[in-house]
Amino acid sequence: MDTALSSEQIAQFERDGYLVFRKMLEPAACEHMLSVAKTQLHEAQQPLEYEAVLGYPGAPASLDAEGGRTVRRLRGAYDRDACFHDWARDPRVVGKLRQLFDEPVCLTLAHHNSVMTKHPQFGTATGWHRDIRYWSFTKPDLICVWLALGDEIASNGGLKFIPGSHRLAIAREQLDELDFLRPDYAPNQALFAQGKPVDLHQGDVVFFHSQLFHAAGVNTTSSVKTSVAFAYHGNSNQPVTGSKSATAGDIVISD
Ligand SMILES: O=C(O)CCC(=O)C(=O)O
Repeated sequence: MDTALSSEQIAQFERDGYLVFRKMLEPAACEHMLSVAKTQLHEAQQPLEYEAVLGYPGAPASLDAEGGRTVRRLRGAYDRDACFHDWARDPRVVGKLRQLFDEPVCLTLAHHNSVMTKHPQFGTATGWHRDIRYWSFTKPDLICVWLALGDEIASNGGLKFIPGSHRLAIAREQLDELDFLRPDYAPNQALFAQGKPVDLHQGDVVFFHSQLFHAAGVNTTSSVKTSVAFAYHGNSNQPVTGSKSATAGDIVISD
């Protein structure tokens, strides 16, 4: 299997909590996804997540305020269009996940499962957090697969990671009530200083562990930044009964 991870890549994922794959998806496939996303945004096809509703610092105050209909996520990407559905099941992705989990792979339909947009002006920054805050699973070991459909760099709100932070023990007082690392808490400054920007370009993919701290800035350019994010778990790691993760459902996508 020419897409298999080497033992060095597996060790790197275990050490750093993320792995970048350059140009995994061809430009034509990325352009097609971009045009589907643009149409769905233009038509405001639900389900959408609005910046104003999410309410991160700097977001429009309400849906009726200026910029109030700025979309952050086109939710439910798996069922939006064949191009997103097929990408979620792409053997180049699933084969690598199968190796990392060392068991059959499931796609969770809870959270991520979205086309992420970061709009100029009204798109908000995301503080340092671990994605595990979005889910309830028996083990905190999910992997997000993030596909860049265009440039993702500091000026348009590209991702930053704290390498190895998926293994850190974090004290409750380091976090705010939404489980973001508190910017006002002095001991967190040393962690922030380890944050590493990871520039991505069209077709690049980053896998990152659900316990890895990451953040992203605002988009100071004039173009929307668009990415596709799906999250996966091993078959033995099931959502907690009665949780939103269980209700949303998941799909077994490998043997
Ligand atoms: O693009 C961003 O602002 C970061 C998004 C992110 O990290 C998340 O939704 O978990």
